Amino acid sequence: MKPITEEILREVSQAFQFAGPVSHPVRYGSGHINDTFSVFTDDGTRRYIVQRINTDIFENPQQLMENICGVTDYLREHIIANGGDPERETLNTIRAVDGKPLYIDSDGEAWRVFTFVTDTICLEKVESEKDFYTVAETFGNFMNQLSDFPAASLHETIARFHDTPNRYANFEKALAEDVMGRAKDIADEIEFIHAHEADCHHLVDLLAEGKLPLRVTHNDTKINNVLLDAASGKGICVIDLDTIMPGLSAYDFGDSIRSGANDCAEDEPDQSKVHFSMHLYEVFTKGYLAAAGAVMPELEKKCLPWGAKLMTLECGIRFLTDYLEGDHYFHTQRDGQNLDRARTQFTLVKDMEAHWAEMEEIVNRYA
Ligand code: ADP
Ligand code: GN1
Ligand code: MG
Repeated sequence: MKPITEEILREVSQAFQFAGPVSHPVRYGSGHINDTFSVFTDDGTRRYIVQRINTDIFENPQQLMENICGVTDYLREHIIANGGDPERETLNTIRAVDGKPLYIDSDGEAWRVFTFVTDTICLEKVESEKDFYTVAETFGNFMNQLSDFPAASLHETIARFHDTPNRYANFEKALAEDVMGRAKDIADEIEFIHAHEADCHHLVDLLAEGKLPLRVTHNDTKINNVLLDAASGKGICVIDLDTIMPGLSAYDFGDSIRSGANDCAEDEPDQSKVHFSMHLYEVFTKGYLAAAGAVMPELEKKCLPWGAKLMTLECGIRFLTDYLEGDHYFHTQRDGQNLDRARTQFTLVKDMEAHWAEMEEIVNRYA
């Protein structure tokens, strides 16, 4: 990606159908993927999020915006029909001057604009059980609202994103090539992954056999992708819709559990500090099923513990693959960070396996 210059920012601030002239874009938020800025109209009454899409990761920004516009147009109708506020409860895209949802700048980079959802907060980590319940309700509700949307019509913005057997195959390839000479130090992790090969197939096989409904999935269901109402703490709006794709509810449930049902850092170096929280798992399960359970057939609900385990395993496999390949994909700030991230995921998987019967029992209780 090219560096973002002041000239480019000036160009972009004139390229969209804002309500009037806007201020110079200022960096905003702490997302890891896109370059995010905010601008105000000169009279200060309107605010917008201006983002440059990371096309190293999302190679087809046109298709990505087609997904986002399709899903948010659909959500808007749904929200209006239910008496909600479509300005706050879904993302609203502002068109470029030429009427398109994307602007390609003079460096060839892709930009888009959303209205800023005001009076909200965005949490970087789960701080309380109440907030985690709210995240569960918000993502459950998102799935429920989109249960009649034709999921298969969406583009895959990152090919085979949650194809766990393919992630496994990519790991095997990286291991065989071992370009950094790191395989010799990670025998335990390699053995752990190999022992889980059969597990990797569980969800994709059920999907291929037509036993699970294809859903509109968000695929990055961390707490920082939900905006909460600043006054009431209620979940208002699901954001970061770049990875919206056809998928399984278990993926979204699972990634929230992976990232939120623990009290450790994702890259914790001391594995004795890593624990899966059965309590937070229960809190999330309760909130998710309260919001989405009504549209889910029984087998889909039974797959939720598998989503938790496989999203965690898969993420660990991805971190370890990146470690073997020389840390190209996930940004790192120190040596061994991707290895620590992988180990943390595998510790969480072991904990889940030790509590498997209880995980299933909790889903049954709230199903
Ligand atoms: P990334 O893919 O880099 O994580 P996000 O789309 O999640 O990018 O945006 C980064 C941050 O910008 C979010 O965590 C949130 O704080 C803020 N943000 C994004 N969209 C909006 C919006 N429409 N209104 C208010 N804040 C937003
Ligand atoms: C990446 O950038 P961030 O943190 O939102 C990754 C997710 C991983 C996550 C692990 C597009 O998301 O799939 O679960 O890191 N996003 C992409 O922290 O690969
Ligand atoms: Mg984000």
